[in-house]
Amino acid sequence: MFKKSNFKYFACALVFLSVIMSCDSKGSLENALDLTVSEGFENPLGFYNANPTFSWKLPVSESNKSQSAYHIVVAGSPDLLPDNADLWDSEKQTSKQSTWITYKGKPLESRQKVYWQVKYWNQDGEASTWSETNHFELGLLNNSDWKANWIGLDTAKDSIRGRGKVLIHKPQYLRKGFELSDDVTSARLYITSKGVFDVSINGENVSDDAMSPGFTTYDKRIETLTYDVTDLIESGQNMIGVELASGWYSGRLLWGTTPWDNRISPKVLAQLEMTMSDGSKEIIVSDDSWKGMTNGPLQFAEIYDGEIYNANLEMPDWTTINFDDKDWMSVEVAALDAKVKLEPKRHTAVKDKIKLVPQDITSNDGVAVFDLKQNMVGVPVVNVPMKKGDTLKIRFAEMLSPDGTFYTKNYRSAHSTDYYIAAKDGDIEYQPKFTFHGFRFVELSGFDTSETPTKDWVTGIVQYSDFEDNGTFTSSHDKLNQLQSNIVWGLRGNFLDIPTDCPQRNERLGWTGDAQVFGPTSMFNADVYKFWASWLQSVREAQLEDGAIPWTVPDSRGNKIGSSGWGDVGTIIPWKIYMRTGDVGFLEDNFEMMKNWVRYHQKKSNKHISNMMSFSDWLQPFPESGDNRGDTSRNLIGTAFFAHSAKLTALTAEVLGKTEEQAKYEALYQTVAKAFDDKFFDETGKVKGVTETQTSYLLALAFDLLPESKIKNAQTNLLRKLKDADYHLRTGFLGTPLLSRVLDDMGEVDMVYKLLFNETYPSWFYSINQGATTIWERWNSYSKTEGYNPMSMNSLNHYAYGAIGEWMYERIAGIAPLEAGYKVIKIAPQVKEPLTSASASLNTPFGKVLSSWEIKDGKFDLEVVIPPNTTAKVIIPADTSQTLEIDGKTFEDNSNMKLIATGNDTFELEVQPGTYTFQSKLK
Ligand code: RAM
Repeated sequence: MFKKSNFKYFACALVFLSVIMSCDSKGSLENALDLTVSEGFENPLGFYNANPTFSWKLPVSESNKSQSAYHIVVAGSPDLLPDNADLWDSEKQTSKQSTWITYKGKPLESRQKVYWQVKYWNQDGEASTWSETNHFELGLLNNSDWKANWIGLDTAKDSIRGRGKVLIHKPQYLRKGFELSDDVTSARLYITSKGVFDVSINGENVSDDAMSPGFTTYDKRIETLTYDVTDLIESGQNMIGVELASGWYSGRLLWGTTPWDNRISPKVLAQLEMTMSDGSKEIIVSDDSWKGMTNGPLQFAEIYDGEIYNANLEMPDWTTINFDDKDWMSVEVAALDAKVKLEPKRHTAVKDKIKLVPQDITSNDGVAVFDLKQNMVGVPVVNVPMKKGDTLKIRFAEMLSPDGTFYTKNYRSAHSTDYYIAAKDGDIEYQPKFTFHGFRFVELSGFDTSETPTKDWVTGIVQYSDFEDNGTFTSSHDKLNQLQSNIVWGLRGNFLDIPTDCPQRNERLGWTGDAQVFGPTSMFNADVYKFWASWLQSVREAQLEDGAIPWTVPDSRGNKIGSSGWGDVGTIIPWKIYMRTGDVGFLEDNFEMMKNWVRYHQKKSNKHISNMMSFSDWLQPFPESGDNRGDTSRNLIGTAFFAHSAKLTALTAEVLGKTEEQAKYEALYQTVAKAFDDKFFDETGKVKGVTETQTSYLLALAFDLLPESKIKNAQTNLLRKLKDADYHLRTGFLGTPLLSRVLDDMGEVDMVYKLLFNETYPSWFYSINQGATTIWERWNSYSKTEGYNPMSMNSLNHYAYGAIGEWMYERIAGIAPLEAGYKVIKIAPQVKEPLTSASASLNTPFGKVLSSWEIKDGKFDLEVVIPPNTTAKVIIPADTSQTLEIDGKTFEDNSNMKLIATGNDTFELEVQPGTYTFQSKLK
């Protein structure tokens, strides 16, 4: 018989089972958040990667210390999730990994729509609920997916030669009408250009992207864009219209010659694929049925030089069916080139990101000057009263000359001026489309002078690749905060599709050395992993047979040689970004390039001493040689980077589990380091045979190139060189980023603070004292007493010296990765005068980290946030004879934190995820 007690037992068991089941299958923990694919894409359309990785974050909660397992399900339809995943079911995997998990399901194809969810189990084996369903849709992955052909007008034919003897291609207007007998349920426009384009359908702009498709190694790869245009297509008559200009493809670039060809007229490639309500497919492609003309309002558009817009030539409704194109010409057609891969854009397009309004306005004699008080990059929108037939001239400048006139000498040959010709009396609105400028000041002339200029006539539209801020840094010191702001604006100004040296003169190229030094800092301030991954693909494509990485990427010079310290971007950026993301796949992608670059170093050296060409310690102040390349020996620099690149390649091989190659490159590094030491250092650890500079010691110490016995002396020599310079830096592009780290490693944080807070030339604050709102190319690009640096190579928006930002985050605020990707975080703020507080937050692959400190009434307060699925080592400065408090109570070891060491003046704790406030007394 079934006894009552048995029933009780049975009921309990049932309850227990259902609890377990609900934990295990339905889950009780909050679902995972921030689901992304590959390098941080959220639900991308026109995605490039058929072999994606998956990442997510655990929500912050008391229950979530770490992940113990995950389960990913991937399907071709959302209805199949989570139980019937037809593409991939990872099954429950015991793993702490919540980032960069590689898809291992059925092969994915062009156009495929993919849906996915994830759940995780926490440290106690409790399961979460399934995440929301995320998705991605692949773009056209292969050239063979394209039925379209390149089309356009032959604008080379009747072109004149402009500045730099480069052909000027008139902007083109291209259109195509088509009729649909049914309703559309889904429509995708796949489109790209040789040049830059803007596309509309039925009078509506398809997107707010700017300067698409961007700048790639056009002789190898052109990126394509995908747009969901379902809502723009109508049953019946439709019209698609494309505006097309030269951009980077057929436009003017410094040095004129390109591996692609300025003589080739810009072209467009478009494929509109539609699914109709009866399930059938329709496709409209760029072909010989399109028509075009060049006599539209945009008469001229060049990146360096600006635009000419003639409103008298406007063609209202030309992208709708209500327009007659009988005078238009038939387009020319060109087949796809098998050697040039068409691939979906692998980072985000440029967009209008920020609006700046003028803070000041002056006007005189029909000329009005608007001051945005911030050096920026993008275009203006002008809303100005005009008289019919008049030409509005829009000039730009980064700064004014002392007499109030525009300082434009540093634009060099970039005309950087826009013109608007009015078609009627009254207010006009104009935003240039196929150019961009670097400016703080806008000058207008040619407007209706019967009206008094007002600030709302001009708005600054800041444009850059569409990424978001990723971190914040602030402190108690106004000038340090201004420096942080200048670094961030340097980033915004020079991340317009590719990382550029400068955004305003006739250059704006992907200078590899500048990218090498600034890359790490950019990763703190902005969500730019995909931006770098994309550009590194271009670097790989630009790498030459012998391993040389060109000076600029994409390579618009084609001179087939590399520069030490510049080409090393190919080893340094992969490694540095890996440390910040923990994405092993990124190292895999770049490993061959790293090895090839080391091979080039080998080729350019004799008995391991480099003889590679180098821009050297570019723009070092007070060069004895009077040369831009500074005084540090080219061979010393080359040999140092040779060893360093070999070392980074060895470290990469280690992560990739390639033991033999690790040993090979480690041995090479040792050999080159030995050769470096023998050749350039004497027995006492002093530089020999070449000019002794700060940078020569910095390279030797930063790259670990000296035997143990010489390190102390080399450090002393570096300090002597600093003292000789009255405790000022004497470093250029290569030495400067190493200063803070080397001195810090030497225990000379006081010296870093000294250099960082220096007000006099050369120093970071010197430019701030002269009014800088961005980082300058030279330590003395301008001075209030001496005016502008007489050199025309004098950009006022050049991010290289902003590389100090990395140290500000990692050491002043104190957030650094101890393990790649911040799986283990080090919080170790450097608390020094004159700061009384500093604070940084950073969105790591696991979530937000915060380190925020303040000194108040002799007490040191540190607020720390550690995200789930990580651990942290927190090093708190303190008089360790006094107690450490947490949230006002005496610290005791507990499950959230353990004291692991008590130093002379620090407490060292191991801390689990959570939010904490520590208080210590300082010595
Ligand atoms: C300049 C660039 C860049 C630098 C090279 C060597 O033209 O502006 O910053 O890397 O020269």
